[in-house]
Amino acid sequence: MPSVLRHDWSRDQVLALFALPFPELMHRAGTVHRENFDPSQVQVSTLLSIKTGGCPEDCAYCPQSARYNTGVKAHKLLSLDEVIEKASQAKAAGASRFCMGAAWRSPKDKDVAQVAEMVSAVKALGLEACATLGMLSPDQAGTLKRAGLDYYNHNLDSAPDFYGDVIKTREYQDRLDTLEHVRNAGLKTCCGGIVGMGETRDQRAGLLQSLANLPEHPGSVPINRLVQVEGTPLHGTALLDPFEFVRTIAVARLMMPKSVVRLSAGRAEMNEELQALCFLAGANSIFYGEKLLTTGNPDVEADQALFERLGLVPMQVVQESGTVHADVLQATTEVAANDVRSCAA
Ligand code: SAM
Ligand code: DTB
Ligand code: SF4
Repeated sequence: MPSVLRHDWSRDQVLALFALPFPELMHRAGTVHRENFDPSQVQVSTLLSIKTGGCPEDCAYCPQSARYNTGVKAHKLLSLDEVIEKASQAKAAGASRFCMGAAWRSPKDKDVAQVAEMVSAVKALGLEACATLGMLSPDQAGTLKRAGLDYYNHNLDSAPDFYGDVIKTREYQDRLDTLEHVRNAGLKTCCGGIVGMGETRDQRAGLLQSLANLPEHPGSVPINRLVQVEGTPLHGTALLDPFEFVRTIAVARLMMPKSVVRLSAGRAEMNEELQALCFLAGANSIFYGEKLLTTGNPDVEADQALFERLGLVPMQVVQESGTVHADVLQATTEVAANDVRSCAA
């Protein structure tokens, strides 16, 4: 039966999904996953921090805020050549999407012009391009679209009723406005949030409710588990029960059946069994490569081995309909991993 895309979720309806017995929730999520995707295929994105640290915002989770003493060294925008080199390595290692992140509240027009050149260069390598640069004006979104950008990542990050506990320097509505500008420019959205920030289950449900009730379900939904960085206000937050994290993935899969759900930040702190449960719950994307923006991610070799043990293959390109083509074989990525090892040597 085709999945119905709903945009009218109430908080209680989401909570009712969270409250299902774990086996029943996993069964339903796995069924919906199979109806919409090949569950052996996992979309593979590589992240690069193109402008690091020194951010004026106060996001309580973020090591790149200039307000917290986290040891992250600020770095100006990378050069076009540096980005091309990293994107080429990511492609050789088997990534299909390259995501460029910048620690800006909102970029200046001259920044967007420079990022637009990077986007065109990434596209010329045959990769999907994603960028996350903070709040965008409608014109800036248009500039990125014309440069060939496929996805813009801008997270809601939390439920509206928890947001003020985490960020005070911009409003929830600012985020919704940027997402609107991005959609109006014809870009696909990548939009998710962070769990494990000390929110209640009700507030986790509220994050998913806000994501699914957007005018269009995001093409990609990154579910980040808080990476606790010393110096940030959220360092020392009580750890989220791993099964509650898996439930969050499963409920996201049920509510946004055609979206790619990314098991995003926090994988370096997860064991392989937990990651496997997340794939069973309907996660079908990861960040791939040793680093996220400033924090660690599993080694390429470890991810290669995990894919092989679980019989997972990288998804090539996500089609508009939500169906996928995967013709990248494990062998390709194994050869590519060797390339990366020889580059690093
Ligand atoms: N500055 C831009 C912005 O905030 O929109 C783009 C970069 S920002 C680092 C992108 C996303 O990274 C945030 O929205 C948040 O979801 C995620 N993030 C940042 N720090 C994190 C952490 N410690 N753990 C998990 N996710 C984190
Ligand atoms: C997203 O949702 N997670 C990524 C990406 N979008 C830009 C970022 C994770 C950052 C984790 C902390 C760090 O490495 O600095
Ligand atoms: Fe700045 Fe983005 Fe980090 Fe917030 S999440 S402090 S806006 S880099």
